[in-house]
Amino acid sequence: MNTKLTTLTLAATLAAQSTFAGTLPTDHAPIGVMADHNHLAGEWMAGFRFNQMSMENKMLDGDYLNGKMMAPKTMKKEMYVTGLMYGLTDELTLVGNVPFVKTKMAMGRSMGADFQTSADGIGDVKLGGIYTLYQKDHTKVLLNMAISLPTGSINQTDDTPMMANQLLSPNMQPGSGTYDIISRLTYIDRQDDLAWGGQIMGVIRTNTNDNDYKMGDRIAASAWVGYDLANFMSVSLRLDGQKWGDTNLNGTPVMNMMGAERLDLLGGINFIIPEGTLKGNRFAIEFGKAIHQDVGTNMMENDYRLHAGWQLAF
Ligand SMILES: [Cu+2]
Repeated sequence: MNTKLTTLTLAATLAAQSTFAGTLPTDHAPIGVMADHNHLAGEWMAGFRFNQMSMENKMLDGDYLNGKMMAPKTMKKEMYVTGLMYGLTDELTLVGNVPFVKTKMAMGRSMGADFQTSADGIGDVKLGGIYTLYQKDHTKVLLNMAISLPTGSINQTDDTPMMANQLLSPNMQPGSGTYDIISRLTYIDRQDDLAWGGQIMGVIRTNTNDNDYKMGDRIAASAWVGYDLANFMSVSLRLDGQKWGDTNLNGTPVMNMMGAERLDLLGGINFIIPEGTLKGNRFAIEFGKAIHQDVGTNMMENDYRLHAGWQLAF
């Protein structure tokens, strides 16, 4: 056999194996899961994610005004996140994310027509690292620590029938206004065509922002399974539970932004292009709805959430 060809084949095999982010569709968790993988030293990954959360008034089918002059009917939040990952060492991957946030809220009134407010802008930039705590065969445990910088605006305004340039509520603002610490502990494993994993996540707000409020802290736990249907496509199922605290203004909970909890069931599809010039490009989508939610005295509850993304390691 041609020695040159053998060397080339060997080199190609090694190159394929060195891509730590993996070559199977299930080597990445469902796209809504962040910090689920790391990269080897010197490897880069660029990514773009689209996240959409749709909420509606829990009384929308009934008397949602409930005697009030006006109340929110629906709210939509969209995030367009550009991300970069870099393997500093085989154990430590650096991660940076820049989100662009768009929010829209439809309000209904007892007298007068419905109206809408909207905001958009750069959100809070997140910088952090993913450290491999444990790795053996296909089993891996990753620790992700990140800081969320208050780069997003908390001063967006919009015109309403009552007032021009009215300051929008905290949940409409692109930023939290605070330095937030985000930590995630992720476990991933696989056997043949089946991959599974779990992640716990926490967000802690370290200060009160310039507008004297502090968004609620948040914890979440996710568990998923993925199955490779082919070398280019996998499907996934995920349970994601979240609990968050009150948003406090001068120490008092902001109405309609109290602590709440939710359990979502999400289904997803992951694609990876296995060969050709676009080899290694990943596309994924995940869609979910709440199977349990307790929003307490808040008016708005979750309708659906959607995550979509593209990723490429190089
Ligand atoms: Cu990556």
